[in-house]
Amino acid sequence: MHKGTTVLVALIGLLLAAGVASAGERVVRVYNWSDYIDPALLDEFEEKTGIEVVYDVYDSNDILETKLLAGNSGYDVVFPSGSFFARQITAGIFQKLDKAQLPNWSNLDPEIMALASRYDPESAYGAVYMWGTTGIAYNDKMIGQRMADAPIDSWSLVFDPDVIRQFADCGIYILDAADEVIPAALNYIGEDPDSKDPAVIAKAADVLEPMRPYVRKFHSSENINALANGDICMAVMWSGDAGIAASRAEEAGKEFTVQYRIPKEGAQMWFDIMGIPADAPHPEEAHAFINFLMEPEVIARATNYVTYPNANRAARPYVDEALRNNPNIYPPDAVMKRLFVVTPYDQRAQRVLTRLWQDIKAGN
Ligand code: N2P
Repeated sequence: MHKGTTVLVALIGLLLAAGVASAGERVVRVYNWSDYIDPALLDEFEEKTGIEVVYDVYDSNDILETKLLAGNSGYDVVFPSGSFFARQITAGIFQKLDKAQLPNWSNLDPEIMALASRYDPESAYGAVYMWGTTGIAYNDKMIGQRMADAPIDSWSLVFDPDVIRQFADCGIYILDAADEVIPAALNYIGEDPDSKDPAVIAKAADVLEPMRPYVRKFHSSENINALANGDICMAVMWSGDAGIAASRAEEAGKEFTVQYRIPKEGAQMWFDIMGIPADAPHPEEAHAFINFLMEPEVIARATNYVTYPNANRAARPYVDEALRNNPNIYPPDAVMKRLFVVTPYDQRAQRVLTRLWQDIKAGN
């Protein structure tokens, strides 16, 4: 064959191969919180749909928001918490869901969706994935050894300097989440945890500054293994993550247990919502992925694995009974009444919050 023809034939072959590959290769790029799904479910989704899942993780709403605001994140499905989701919707970050592609929508729990509708009024942009609380997890043995009558059901465990001081040697982690720790501190001193008033927000410093010397680390995901291994004795953290720490400690046959409490003064309740960015490269695959996570047995398995309640009513019969009966995971009505929610921070309040948080962490 003529050399030019050979090259041309080879080129056409390459182009054809590329064409076939891109038509046959369906992908969904998912960006979710760490430790927030049973990985086996991702394999199942791939087998069932032929759509490949590229799965990345984060442990902070702020990190997710920075990526989304920069644009072209390349992600098809993301899971911001409600107060962040609300302001991201306003900023034009999300596309409306096409409910025709989500036949499993009817499985959702109307009560949970109603609670989350303050962030997404018509539930036009998102479906709740899981929800939970921000409370305190602890190592029963290490706490008991240091303070027999430790106030384990109260925020004073971390916010009263005379109490927290007694645990400084065994290690305390605090979530690196300004919008969760500052409201908890405000609630503790009887202020509105959802206040957007800079003068009120500033009062959180009176609680957090005295606590600061006893904190080993501000981190939002290393707390799970640190507790499970017995490397720390206490952490302000999320309900389900504490449950994961408890199961890991048990599986490892540790001589202690990890406990989680929703403090009696009240705690934040949050919702993580599945949404599709407006610039998602694969919106159809994104809908398929969300629809899969709304299948009752699928989402129940996710709950059983990560120990967070989901927002799927039809899934309830498939959720492990021990989880459903755990009042710190599925709070009973009396506890529900003590939970508060946080709404989006406007720019000014956000600046105050962020600055205060940086100062606290730096120990200024
Ligand atoms: C999962 C943490 C998700 C809860 N590890 C934070 N909203």
